[in-house]
Amino acid sequence: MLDGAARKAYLKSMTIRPIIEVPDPRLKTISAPVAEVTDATRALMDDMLETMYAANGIGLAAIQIGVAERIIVMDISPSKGEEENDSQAEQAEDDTQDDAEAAEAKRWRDLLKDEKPRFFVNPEITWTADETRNYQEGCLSVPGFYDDVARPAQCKISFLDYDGTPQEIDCDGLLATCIQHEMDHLNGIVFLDHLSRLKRQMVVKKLQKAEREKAEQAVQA
Ligand code: QAP
Ligand code: CO
Repeated sequence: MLDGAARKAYLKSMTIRPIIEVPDPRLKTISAPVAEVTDATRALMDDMLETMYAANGIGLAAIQIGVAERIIVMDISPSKGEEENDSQAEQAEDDTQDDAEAAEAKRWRDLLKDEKPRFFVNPEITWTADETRNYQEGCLSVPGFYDDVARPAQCKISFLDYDGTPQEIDCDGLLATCIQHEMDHLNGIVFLDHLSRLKRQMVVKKLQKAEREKAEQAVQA
C-alpha cells in the first residue's frame, strides 16, 4: 500500500458504489470465476475496499455491489475505537485470575493487530475443521440485523491475491468466520439463509418495509 500524499491521491481515484440489500434477487446469483487478475480487477477491488470502509464493514463480496465475479475484500484489523477498548480490556485482563483466558484474548489481539486489507480472487475452501463455532454475524446487505451462525472454526483457503499470485492460508477466529460468510455470497447465499425460516422472513419483511418508506419519502421530497 501507498503512504502519505500518494495514498491520498490514489484514494481519490476510488469510487464508493451502492451496496445492494436483501431481498434484491441479484444476491442469489452464483458469481463467475475471474479469468485473469488485471488492472480492471484491481480497480474493482479498490472500489470494493473503499465502499466497504465507507459503510464500516469488515468484508464485502463483489455481488454486493452488483458485480457477479468471485472477488472478496476484507479488513478485520481493529478500528480506532476498538483499539482503545482493547487497552482497557488488556488492563482488565491483568487483573483477572484466569491466566489461560487472558493469554487467549491477548493471542487474538496480537493476531489482529497486524491485519491489513486482504483481497481474494477465485477463493476455494480446501479444508474445514470438524469443530464449529458460533459467531454473531452481520452483513452490509442486511443492515441493522445480527445473529449467531455456526460454521467450521478453522479452514484453509486457496485463492489469487491482489497481484494474481496463487496463495493458500490457514484461517481461524474472525478470519475463518468472515471468509466463509463472504464465500457464501459468491454462491448466492446470505447469512440469513443459515437461520430459521421464521427469522429470515421477519428480517426480509422489515427490510422491505424500510425500503418502501424510503421510496415514499423520496416521492414527498
Ligand atoms: C461479514 O459484515 C461478517 O448491519 C461482514 O448496520 C460480519 O462487514 C462476518 C455492517 C461479522 C463475520 C462477522 C453491518 C455495518 C457490517 C450492519 C460486515 C451495519 C453496519 C457488516
Ligand atoms: Co455479507
